[in-house]
Amino acid sequence: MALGIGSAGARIVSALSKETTLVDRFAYLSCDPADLESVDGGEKLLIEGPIDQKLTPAMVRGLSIRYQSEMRRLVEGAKVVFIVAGLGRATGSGLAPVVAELAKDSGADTVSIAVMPFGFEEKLRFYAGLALRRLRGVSRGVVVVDNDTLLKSTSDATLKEIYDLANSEAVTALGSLLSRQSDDSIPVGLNKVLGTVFEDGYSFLSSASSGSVDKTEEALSRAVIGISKRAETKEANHAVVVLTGDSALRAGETATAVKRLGSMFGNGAIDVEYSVSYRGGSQLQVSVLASGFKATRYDEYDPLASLRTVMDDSMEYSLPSGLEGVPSCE
Ligand SMILES: Nc1nc2c(ncn2[C@@H]2O[C@H](COP(=O)(O)OP(=O)(O)OP(=O)(O)O)[C@@H](O)[C@H]2O)c(=O)[nH]1
Ligand SMILES: [Mg+2]
Repeated sequence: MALGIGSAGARIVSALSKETTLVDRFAYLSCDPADLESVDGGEKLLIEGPIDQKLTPAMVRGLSIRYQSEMRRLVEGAKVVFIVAGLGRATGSGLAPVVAELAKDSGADTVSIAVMPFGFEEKLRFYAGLALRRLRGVSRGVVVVDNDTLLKSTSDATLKEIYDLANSEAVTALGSLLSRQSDDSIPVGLNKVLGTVFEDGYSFLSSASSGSVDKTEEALSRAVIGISKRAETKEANHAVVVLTGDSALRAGETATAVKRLGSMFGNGAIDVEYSVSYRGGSQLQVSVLASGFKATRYDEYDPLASLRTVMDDSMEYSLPSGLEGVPSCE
């Protein structure tokens, strides 16, 4: 199943539900009714709280205590749970680690897909870094999608356009990774995708498109550069490359991508799988899912990270003012 948490999570999973053919069940969890109204179908759970206060991740967790059994029910029975959330604000950062842990306790293999803040959202970095580390602690695999690497230029676009563009790039990549074989695609298969992300450390998903003469080289380099800004490429040990283009996509282009990727990652010693989808346009989109990264640059977002191993690092739960005495939260 796939579960979208918060505004970004809900939008991405809702778009993914139209692309993937491998996920049976979709669910959405948010503190904002608008997130749930905007998605079609699937199960929905609203965590209610005061509308007159700005929430923090700890407050969202405090509010969610009353909904433990409903949250558990959302993930119950699934073999693999993909949790998708944008990190850095209240809902996604607060709830993604809680639900990942519930899913793990229910016996599922949990893959958390963490969408990291844009460069212009510096204020969100602290909570994003903290939530990412917490997700790592409770998930079988963590896939990092950096919003900055999903976009070429943000200068004259509205925020809605930026989100839509980033989502379409991410959903095309995720949809190709999570699809069954069909007339217009040769997927890698779920076992290989899971084999890639069920690693210690972090996985990254990055993608880029190109329509130039050297489109494979150009898009691949840009996708890999996106990852190299956030992690050490030599640490990668497994990768899946996804090529999405039109029917003119040649086998030679796949071979080039696989070979080039092998030389760009892991000092040449990397296991590369590939997937091809002919559902794209004349631009070639190259998406790279690479895993085995021991650390990420986001660790620097949390200046206390090195201290947390020696202090009480359990997740904080708090409540908005006025709700401190709610009996069911005691
Ligand atoms: N790619 C992408 N990123 C988004 C989208 N919506 C929000 N984000 C990013 O995701 C991160 C978290 O933002 P939201 O998802 O809006 O936050 P939330 O989890 O709903 O939290 P609150 O609204 O504060 O309760 C930020 O870095 C946003 O820029 C989206 O539709 N697509
Ligand atoms: Mg929101």
